[in-house]
Parts: sequence; structure tokens; C-alpha cells
Amino acid sequence: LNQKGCVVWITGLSGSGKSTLACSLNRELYSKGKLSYVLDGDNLRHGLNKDLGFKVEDRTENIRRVGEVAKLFADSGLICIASLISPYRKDRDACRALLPESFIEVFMNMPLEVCEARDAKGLYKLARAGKITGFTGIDDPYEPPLKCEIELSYKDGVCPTPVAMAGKVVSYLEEK
Ligand code: GGZ
Repeated sequence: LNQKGCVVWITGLSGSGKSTLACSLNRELYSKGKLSYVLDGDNLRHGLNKDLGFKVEDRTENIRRVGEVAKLFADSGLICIASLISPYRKDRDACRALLPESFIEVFMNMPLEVCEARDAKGLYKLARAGKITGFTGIDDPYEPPLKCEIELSYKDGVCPTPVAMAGKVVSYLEEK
């Protein structure tokens, strides 16, 4: 295998484009002959993490489990792409501590208004109406990274395309 395993950890609000980036990055890496695998928070909540909800302790356990699984994938030589809101800095830092040399944190720094306007599943609307409580960004916290390897953000009101964002991550990985 001509690659070294690592974890690309994508954090950000619901609707910030984490899953889209994960998918685009996975495809881009495949086209370059690199093995990668996506661990998506929303998907894992149907299986491995189906016993967990969205309380603080549940989110912490969710992130802990995914961090451990991501480490196993990275140990096996894969580029593991984890995309979870992971709203708490200490939870992300605990995952980083499992693989301090090979953890690449990617922050999707998109304005709440933009994420909310997308609202693919109508969850923001429900949260605003008080029909869902503890929704990240509305009545639950999101702690942005103080330091991360890659920050992807809105520039002049324009969101970078998934391919452009994936390209940024690939360039970083190639440099490393
Ligand atoms: C945040 C929620 C909530 C609440 C349901 N808060 O954008 P989505 O819909 O498709 O993906 C989100 C997903 C978040 O799961 P994670 O495992 O990434 O969260 S965490 O890292 O905080 O554990 C969202 C949906 O679940 N969802 N209720 N209250 N997102």
C-alpha cells in the first residue's frame, strides 16, 4: 500500500457540507489510487451508535466511538474520513490524542444562516418551532476549533464547490 493511514476529521454545523465534502474527498482519493473510507455521523447513528441521542453525554460517546473506529482504520493504512458535527472541542481533542501525528481536523466554517437556509431535512425549521430541542446552532452549542489543520469557509458570499474543497484537503495530504 503506497499510503500512510490517517484520520481526516470534518467538523461543523448540520448543513455545513460535511457529508458532501466527505463523499467528494472519498471519490477524489479513489481516483488517485488511494484507499479511504467514510464514517458519517448521521449514518452511524442507524447502526453502531443507534443507542445514542443528542444529549451532551451521548454526543461525547458518539464521538469517542467514532474516534476509536477511525483509529483502527488509520492503523490498517486507510485514510479514514470522519464527518460528524462533533460540537465539543474536548471530544475532538480526545480523538486527536489517539493519533496525534495523523489527525487532520477540517473545520467547515459556514455561517449558520447558510446552513439553515439549506435545511435539507427540515430540521432547522423544526428546531426553530421548538419541535426539536437541543439542536446544534439553535439551542445547543457548537465550539469552533481554536486551531485546526484546514478551515473551509465562505468567501465574499460564495461557498467553495465540493471538488474545490476536496482538492484543498488532497493538497494538504500530498504535502504531508
Ligand atoms: C444536531 C441533529 C439533531 C440535534 C438530529 N442536533 O445534518 P443531518 O441532521 O443530516 O446530520 C445531523 C446528525 C448529527 O449527527 P452527528 O452524529 O454528526 O452529531 S454529533 O457529532 O453532535 O454527535 C442532523 C441530525 O443528526 N440531528 N437531531 N439535536 N443534529
